Order: sequence, then structure tokens, then C-alpha cells
Amino acid sequence: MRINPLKQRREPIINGWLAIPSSYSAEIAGHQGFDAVTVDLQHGLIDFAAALSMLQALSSTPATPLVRVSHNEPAQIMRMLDAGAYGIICPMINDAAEAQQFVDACRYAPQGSRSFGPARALLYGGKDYPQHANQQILTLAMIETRAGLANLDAILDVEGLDGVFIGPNDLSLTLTGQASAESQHPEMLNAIERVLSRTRAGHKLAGIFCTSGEAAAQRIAQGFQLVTPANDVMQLTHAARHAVATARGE
Ligand code: 3PY
Ligand code: MG
Repeated sequence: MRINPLKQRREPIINGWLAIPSSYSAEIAGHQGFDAVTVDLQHGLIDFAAALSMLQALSSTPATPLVRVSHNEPAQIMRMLDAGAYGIICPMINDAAEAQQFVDACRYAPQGSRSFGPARALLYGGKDYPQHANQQILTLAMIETRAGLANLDAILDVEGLDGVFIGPNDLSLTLTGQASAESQHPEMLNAIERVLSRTRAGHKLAGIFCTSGEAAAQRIAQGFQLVTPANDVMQLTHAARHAVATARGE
């Protein structure tokens, strides 16, 4: 059986984020020291075939492969688990019923309603994957709507939910009218602090998307246990701009 190291980890989890549909990019990212790398099916330009090859590439690296699904849809969640994702990040969770539906899709009976057909998950997780998958699969509900914020405590109470992951762009869009991952708007600062403290009080994992390594380090100092220091597109853009400017002596 392959243990999911993210489930017991006491140190902060540094999670890479892939929007570019490439197994080569995934393989490179997986070798850079990330604890986990997430294949983003919501805003990444990634279809099922690309996601499969990216999960295959990630499984040749030390990083634990996660998927952010495009929405709370059991069929897609189950397909990504069968393809070897060891955890699912589910966007736009608004209430406990939605969180329960999400967690159910990630768990075999009797805990949930995941259909049986582990396919590539058997190769990644081991022959006894079916017996241990319910304990090993990480489930993170994204808090990024007003409703999700209002129903946070009930969401955190859902059994089998490992934690929450704040989507700061959507959250600030709904709270302030502007999407900004590092928003300093007082309503955003309050909302983030509240999600963090309620989640930690409930002994669950508190995660957040960030736009840089510096921002991620600040979130860790604030108390977050899982951070994403920008996605591949942001990192590529930043590195390329910096190289061009440096070459021009700017
Ligand atoms: C958000 O910031 O809304 C996200 O979903 C992060 O990708
Ligand atoms: Mg979002």
C-alpha cells in the first residue's frame, strides 16, 4: 500500500499547481521539491487525456499527485481517482450537503458512493489500494463563495473531509467585487483569518492559493498548513520576464 504522506504531515505542505497540459511540465514540477502537485482541471487548459499523462509523469516523482476538479461532479472525481490522483480539491463548495456529496464521491461503500474500478490507482496505490483508498485519499473543499464562508462550520463538520483550500481570487471577487489573490481589503483579511482559525480549531487542514513563494511563506507564518506558491503559468511568466529584463540590463 502506498501511504499518502500528506495525511500525516506536520510540516507545511508546499503544493505545485499545473495549468499547462504537459506531462513534461508535470514531470519537471514533480522533481522541484514540492510535497504535492495539483493538476488543475478547472482553470488549467487540461483535458482527460492530458491529465492522465500528467498523473503518470507525477508518479515518477516524489510529489503526491492531486487534482483540482472542474466542479463538484462525482463522475469526474471518480475518473480522476481511478487515474491515480491521491487527493481531490473541489471548487465552489457552498454548504455541508455539497461537501458531503464531494466526500462521498471519494469514498467506497460503506463510507461513500465511489464506484469500483480503480484502474491506474492500483498501479500507483498498490494491489491493496481498494482496502485502503478511503483512508489515503485527501479531500479538500474550496471555500471561495459567500455561502461557503457562511456555512464554514457545517462544512468542516463533514466526516471524511480533510480540510479546506481557500480560492482567494473567487473569494475576493464575491466579497469585494475584484478578483485578487493577495487582496488587502479588510473584508478579505477577516474572511481569511476566520477560515484559518475555524479550520485549525476543527483540527482540519487549512490551505490557500498564493501568487508567489514570498506570499506563500507569509501564509505559512500566518498558520496555513498547505500553500500553493503560484501556478506553472505564473512561474514561467515571471521567470521569462525576469530573464529578458536581466539580459537587457534592465
Ligand atoms: C481562486 O483563487 O479562486 C482559485 O480557485 C485558485 O486557483
Ligand atoms: Mg476559484
